[in-house]
Amino acid sequence: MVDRIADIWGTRTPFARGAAWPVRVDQKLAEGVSDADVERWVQAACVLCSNGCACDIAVKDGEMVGIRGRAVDSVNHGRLGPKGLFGSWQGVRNRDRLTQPLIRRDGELVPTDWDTAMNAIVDRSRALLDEVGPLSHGFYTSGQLFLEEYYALGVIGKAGLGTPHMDGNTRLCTATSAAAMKESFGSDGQPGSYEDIDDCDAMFLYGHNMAETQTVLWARVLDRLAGPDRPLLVCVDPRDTEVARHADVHLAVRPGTNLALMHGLVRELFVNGWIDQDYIDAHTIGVDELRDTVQRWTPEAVAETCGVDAADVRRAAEIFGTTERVLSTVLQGFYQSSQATAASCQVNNLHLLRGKLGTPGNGILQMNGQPTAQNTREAGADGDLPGFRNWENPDHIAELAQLWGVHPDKIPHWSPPTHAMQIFRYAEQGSIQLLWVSATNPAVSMPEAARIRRILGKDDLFLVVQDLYLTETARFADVVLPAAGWGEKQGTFTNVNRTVHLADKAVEPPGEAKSDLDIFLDYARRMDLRRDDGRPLLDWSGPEDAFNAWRECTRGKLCDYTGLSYERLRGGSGIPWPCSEDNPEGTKRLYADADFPTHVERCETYGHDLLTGATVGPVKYRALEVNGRAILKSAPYVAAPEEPDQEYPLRYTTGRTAYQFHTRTKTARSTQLRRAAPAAWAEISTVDAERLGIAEGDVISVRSRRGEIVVPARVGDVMPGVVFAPFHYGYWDREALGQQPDSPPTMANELTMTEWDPVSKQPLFKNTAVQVRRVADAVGPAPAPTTTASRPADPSSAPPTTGGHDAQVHEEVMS
Ligand SMILES: Nc1nc2c(c(=O)[nH]1)N[C@H]1C(S)=C(S)[C@@H](COP(=O)(O)OP(=O)(O)OC[C@H]3O[C@@H](n4cnc5c(=O)[nH]c(N)nc54)[C@H](O)[C@@H]3O)O[C@H]1N2
Ligand SMILES: Nc1nc2c(c(=O)[nH]1)N[C@H]1C(S)=C(S)[C@@H](COP(=O)(O)OP(=O)(O)OC[C@H]3O[C@@H](n4cnc5c(=O)[nH]c(N)nc54)[C@H](O)[C@@H]3O)O[C@H]1N2
Ligand code: SF4
Ligand SMILES: [Mo]
Repeated sequence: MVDRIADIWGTRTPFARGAAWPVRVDQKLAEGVSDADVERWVQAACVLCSNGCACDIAVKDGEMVGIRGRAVDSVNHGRLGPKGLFGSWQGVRNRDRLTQPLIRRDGELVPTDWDTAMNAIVDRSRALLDEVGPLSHGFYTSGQLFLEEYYALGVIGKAGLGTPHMDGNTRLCTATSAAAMKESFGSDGQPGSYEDIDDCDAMFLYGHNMAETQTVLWARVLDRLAGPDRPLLVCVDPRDTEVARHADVHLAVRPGTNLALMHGLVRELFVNGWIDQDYIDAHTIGVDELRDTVQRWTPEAVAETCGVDAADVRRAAEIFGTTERVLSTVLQGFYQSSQATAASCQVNNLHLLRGKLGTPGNGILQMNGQPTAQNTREAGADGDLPGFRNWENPDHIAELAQLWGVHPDKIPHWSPPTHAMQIFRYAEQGSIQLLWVSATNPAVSMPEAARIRRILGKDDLFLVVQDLYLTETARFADVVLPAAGWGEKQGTFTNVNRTVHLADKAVEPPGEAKSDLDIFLDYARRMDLRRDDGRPLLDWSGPEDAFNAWRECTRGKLCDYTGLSYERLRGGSGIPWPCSEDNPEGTKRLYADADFPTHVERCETYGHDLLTGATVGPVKYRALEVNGRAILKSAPYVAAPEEPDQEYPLRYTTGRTAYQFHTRTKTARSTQLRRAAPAAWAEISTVDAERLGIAEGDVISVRSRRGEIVVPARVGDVMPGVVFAPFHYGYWDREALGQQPDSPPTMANELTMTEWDPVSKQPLFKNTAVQVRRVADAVGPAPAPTTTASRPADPSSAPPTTGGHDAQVHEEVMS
């Protein structure tokens, strides 16, 4: 038994390059439940991050009583991390679940029945469609529903109502991942495979704290690092994360300067001839422009802008330029930072310049964050069209029109689908009057929280919120719909490396809660949405029908699901798309043949100018004659929109801790996880602490141009000049935490700003200018974990984070 709060990654199982990652089955059962008590194990996959670890849910007396990793699965080889072990099943079944719809009457949310709740929505919806038209409707969904649910929502919005105003919280999450792949390769679609970890000689983690955010993937990395041919590791992160601590080179860049660093790395490849000219000539366009763009970024210039050592830039470039097999992963330190798409495209460029992708160990993982973010993008429940279709390509629109039995003009495609930040802007201005929020909590997760609260609370906005719990967002709603959660419904979803898993229903949802799919289908029925031939638009009776319809939508597309079925996904491992009848085992890696989906007829986008976001358009794109080659795209570096100044002299950046997931609706309802990271804090460097007279645990005020938070300080290993805050801590559990209702806010997004990347439209959660001052003495150390990047600089200043007896997990290593 292992305390998996204290030991996040569990027991090491080292392995050599090219060998199979050993199997280790992790299992956690509720107190007092033994193996013999478990009546059924129900197959699923974890929905607490994008790693998509396959698992079986233990069921007893109609309740989820535990979880175990699936040994046969290619993703996790039996392992689970702390969130999966403690948060998944315990996070869903709680006394305070929503069990009945709620409706606002005289200013108060009161319980009601489904008919009343749905009719209230449908009446408002009909009235608005008649009076104003479909542009009055906005949908803001998630990266945490199932594929079938997104597809239903996508069809309703696009073929049923005809509104372009639909996006996911994936806009805050992996919009840049998709954008970078579209710009470089013509389409969304992950090139790499997790198996590239097993095969590589070097690994680059760009703005990715994998140790805390994909703990099982990091266990795979740790097992390679502990094995015979240890790969080299390069970390780009302003904090001394667990990744940084294992790195051969740690480039602690100033937040907001990623692109300057990337220019420097690319330049070193050119200068030292670490490029594959044949590959470049045959399979790419744009090399001359790229060489010009990076020209001035000598290692010394990078050092000055980014605050790193020139020698480290040279060393990192040499590792990239000279190793045989190299893997890159990219996540929020790039995607939510300044010039996100341009910086992420430079990662693609590094690989293209050396021809290092599509073969074992040579991979790019433009990561996802949320468990089902890939499906939001594929199924068109965000600012994309289903099946990676191009909104500017009339043939692609015609395919959808045929599939859905509606006239092409019904499907909005006169302009790009509306991104989330713009949807909220339209709601602010009053043109969107019905906003339907599913499985996301924007009151906590969107930037500039005071503004978001103002929008959600507008009298002329009819707000529908569909969730498991009465979240901060749900409290603003006109109608709250109680959804069934993970384990209570059936569906499929796809992880970072395109692996599709089936999650079966283990238990009944509480009270009257219904699956999101049933809710969407009910709305379509009540709205009487029909095809042009009069048949119902959605005649699916359940998730499997939706999946089969989705399969048809993907036929012949890059994300081809036609070889998959619920039956095939049951029993064994998850399967990576593309998977067709001719290719039933699916596809580990894309682009081994260097044939990229950039053909005019195939591409998902004609691309953008990475500096301004201006679209290239079909005419110019055709003239480029890309024809299956990749595009080496870039943009000049410019400083972040808000740089430190006299008044706000520090750089504020935000992110995650290993023990909490997002706005904590699930993880704070697991005792083990809640205790490990109970309340908000902010991290400052020893240098800044000393200068400002701040000691560990002292209460500090962190203020930006948009707001203030007051939280205990963790004097930690963040780089001087930088303040880091976890974004998990909203205010739904203030009372439980013993905080006064009127005490100052602690929520990270009070301070962040309404600014986004020009191409991906992803908000810049990671660079804001702030001032910090000490407010009160410490009552104890900050409530931050000591096992992770948030550890105190002085270890004796806070007690070690441990889980105690109910955090013990059974691990079984199989040879
Ligand atoms: N425990 C846990 N795991 C999760 C989640 C969770 O909430 N909790 N959420 C999941 C989701 S949805 C996502 S999107 C992923 C996110 O996973 P990550 O991207 O790994 O997580 P973050 O902590 O947001 O950011 C990563 C790192 O970016 C660094 N950073 C900040 N600013 C900059 C910058 O300008 N440049 C660079 N290079 N680095 C910078 C931060 O110091 C931080 O360590 O995690 C997933 N996994
Ligand atoms: N400052 C700052 N802000 C950030 C980030 C950051 O790094 N810094 N990261 C951003 C990123 S990457 C992300 S992904 C977002 C995440 O932000 P959110 O999406 O707002 O966070 P969650 O807490 O995951 O919200 C999901 C909601 O869905 C509910 N839910 C769970 N399962 C189901 C289901 O099956 N059906 C329904 N209907 N509801 C369900 C949960 O109870 C929860 O309320 O935050 C973003 N905001
Ligand atoms: S790594 Fe992610 S998917 Fe796997 S158990 Fe942890 S939270 Fe779940
Ligand atoms: Mo995310």
